[in-house]
Formats: sequence, C-alpha cells, structure tokens
Amino acid sequence: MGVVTPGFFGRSRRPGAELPPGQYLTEDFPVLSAGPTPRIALDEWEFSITSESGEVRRWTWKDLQAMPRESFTVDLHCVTRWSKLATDWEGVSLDALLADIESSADFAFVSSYGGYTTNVPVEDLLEGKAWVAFGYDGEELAPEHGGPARLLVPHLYLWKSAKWVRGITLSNVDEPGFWETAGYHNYGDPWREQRYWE
Ligand SMILES: Nc1nc2c(c(=O)[nH]1)N[C@H]1C(S)=C(S)[C@@H](COP(=O)(O)O)O[C@H]1N2
Ligand SMILES: [Mo]
Repeated sequence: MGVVTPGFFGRSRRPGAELPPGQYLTEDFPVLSAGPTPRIALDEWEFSITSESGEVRRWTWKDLQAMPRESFTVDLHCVTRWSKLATDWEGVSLDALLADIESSADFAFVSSYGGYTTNVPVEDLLEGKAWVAFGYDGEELAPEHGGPARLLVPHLYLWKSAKWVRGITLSNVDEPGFWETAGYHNYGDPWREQRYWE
C-alpha cells in the first residue's frame, strides 16, 4: 500500500506557482465528456495491455482489485482552463500494470469504453506518474467521472486521462487520439501551455 505524501508531487509544480499559466481555480469538479456515459457492469469489465509484438495481458475487475493499490493526491488541469488542486484518488499505478509486460515501445495508445482514445508517451506512464483510478474522494469513482475506472495522468492536461479506460496498446509508432486528431497538442504539458498543435 503506497500512500504517497503531497511533497512527492510538489516537486512537479513550478516553485511559487500553484497554477499553470492561463488556468483558473475551481472548487467543483466539472464533467467533460465527448459523448454519453457508458455503463460497464463490473463482471463484464476488462482492462488490457497489448504490447508491440501483439501479446495481450488482461485484467478482470477482480484481478485489478487484487493489485497493490495506492492513495494519491494530485492537481488536475483541464485545457478549457479550470484547475482543481489536491484531489484524492485511489488506484493501481501503471508501473504495477506494466511491470510484467515485455516491451520496448515508446508510445501508448489508450482506448476507452465508448470509443474515446488518446496517446501518451510510455515514459509518462511510469515512475509514479499515472494510474488506473477507481476511487475518488473516499468513494467509488462516479460513472460521469470515468467509473468504474479511468486513466489518470495528472501532469498532462486532463484530456489525456481517459475515462472508462479499457486498454492500452504499446507501439513504436505514435498515433494521435480523439482530441489530438482534432487539433489538441500531441503532448499537452499544462506548464508549457501545450493546448493545441502549433
Ligand atoms: N472516455 C473519455 N475520457 C475523457 C473524455 C471523454 O470525452 N471521454 N474527456 C476528456 C477531457 S477533455 C477532460 S477535461 C476530462 C474530464 O474529466 P472529468 O469529466 O472527470 O472532469 O476527461 C477526459 N477523458
Ligand atoms: Mo478537457
């Protein structure tokens, strides 16, 4: 059980700056979804990671719950300019999920129930930077925020944090996802204001 102290995440913030440039603070938790909220029964839920060689590793909901879980507190930054600081989550780190996967791929293509997709470099999923999260603020993650489980990559703009996450495909080729194809930045670092492709 890794309980990560706030200081650990504090290092990713710029000194003296709580908010990335162009962002404002919000206390509530807005819902932003490009389509309807999919409802996935837990006994039908599955998460998979496919390596660049085509090998597939699958987790049922039970499998995921049996993984070592972490509680963590992170800041969220949406490209529509709201930021929410110090949100409390529970989930399984991508370090744990990727640990047994044989891969040297540089890119991850993330797919969700409902069809949403996004892309993230594999290194941005490692070293305590990303989770498959199923708990929020001491409760089960609500469906509108991505429950039963969502990807959370909080150091990038929130569109990279795919709700209702279903799988990750590892590849040596970077493939833009839903918003990246529509003009959002390929990487999306809020501290460098990477909102849109130049
Ligand atoms: N599956 C899916 N994931 C998604 C989205 C979506 O439309 N579908 N929207 C993204 C965007 S643009 C944002 S800002 C956040 C919003 O998360 P929230 O609704 O929990 O605030 O989810 C991201 N993940
Ligand atoms: Mo967003």
